[in-house]
Amino acid sequence: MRASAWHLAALLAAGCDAGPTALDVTVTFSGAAQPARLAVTLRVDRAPLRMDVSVVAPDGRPLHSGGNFVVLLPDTLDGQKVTVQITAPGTALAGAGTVVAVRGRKVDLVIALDGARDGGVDLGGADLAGDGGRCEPGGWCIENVQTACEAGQLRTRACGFGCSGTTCLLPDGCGSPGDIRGPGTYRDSSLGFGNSARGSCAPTSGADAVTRITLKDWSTVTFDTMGSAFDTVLFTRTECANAMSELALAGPCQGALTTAVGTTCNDDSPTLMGGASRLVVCGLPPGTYYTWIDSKSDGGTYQLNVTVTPVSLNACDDAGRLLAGSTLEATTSGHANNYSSSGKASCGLDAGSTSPDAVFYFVLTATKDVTISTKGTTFRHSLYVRSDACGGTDLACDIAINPPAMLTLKKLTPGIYFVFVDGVAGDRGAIAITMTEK
Ligand SMILES: [Ca+2]
Ligand SMILES: [Ca+2]
Ligand SMILES: [Ca+2]
Repeated sequence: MRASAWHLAALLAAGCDAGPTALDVTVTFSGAAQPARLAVTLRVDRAPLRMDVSVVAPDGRPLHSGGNFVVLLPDTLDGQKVTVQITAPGTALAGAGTVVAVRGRKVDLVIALDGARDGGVDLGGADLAGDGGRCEPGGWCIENVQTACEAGQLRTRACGFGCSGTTCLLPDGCGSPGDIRGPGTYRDSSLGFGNSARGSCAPTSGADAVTRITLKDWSTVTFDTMGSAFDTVLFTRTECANAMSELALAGPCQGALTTAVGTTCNDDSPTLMGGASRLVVCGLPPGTYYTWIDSKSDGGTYQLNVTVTPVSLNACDDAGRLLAGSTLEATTSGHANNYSSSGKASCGLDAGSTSPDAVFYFVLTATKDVTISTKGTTFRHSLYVRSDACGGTDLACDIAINPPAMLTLKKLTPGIYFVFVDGVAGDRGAIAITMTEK
């Protein structure tokens, strides 16, 4: 059992807004002699920083062997050697330890006190520190763990999305989304959060949390809330606060919805239990996406499971998603020659049958006119579009001996469409591609 005393923390914490060094000092002493009081002196380069400050266990009792106290050091000591000296007044007990202060880090230090003799209180080796000690208001957040004094009690909380100053970052709105730094499981709580948003698939909406993922490469991303304590709703937007920016949900990758209805919002996944939600978003281009974990009332403890799988852009189930209005970049260099045009119109001159190619897709949830341009692509290429059957015939094709190519397809019905950029006579290189719809 560990005790904590906050006297030094309160004395030294001034001016440490950027995340102080926290020295977590554990004191040990052999034998059964319990000193009535421990005095602590901190020294920096031999100059005393604080002299003779008492540390005690919770409830004001003497600090027992194995007990600890915390010292918060000012930022100005970053990188300096700090020596902690402990004595027990009235006894010969003494010990010291030296650490290098590293701003924003918690440093553990164990100091053994030697030379015990008369003057202590015999506790028979018992641990009397107990829980329920009192602390001064304050706290810190280091390495994803928030420590705070709440109602006189020390509480720790594992942060789902890292620290923000001296507390966990609270992802309760677009002002502070929780960063998803990579695939994995993110556990946190939305209890006490506001009702900031709602997804298109769930008319009943309560407290929610919002996350942010930034993709550096074209990737298929899955989100699910299996393991959450409440009936969740998940929805993903390209703009955090814009309810209209959910993406069409269908896609060609494994596990994705293939019928072109609905957008990236899910209440209850048919493959998960307990009202958990799941989204599979195929081949997203590099960029930032916001995923909300919503509830139907007060929220609670949730678990967001995230996978990120890069796509090759060289096969239909590995196609890259075109986002209306965005110019996206890719390449056919290093790709295989997997496709060729079915030879509609002028593309019969060179079907791309000797050139590497790249595959993209887009989804229409309503009938629209679509324009695709390869403006910015400089190698000779053809551009062709197919509907659901990736290996079928072209709906349209444009060959660009003088790039770029451009296609306009009128009144396309809802569905998944594949877009191919293919070289001419073996040409290959960097692609820029823009899709617009109206
Ligand atoms: Ca909500
Ligand atoms: Ca649900
Ligand atoms: Ca080809």
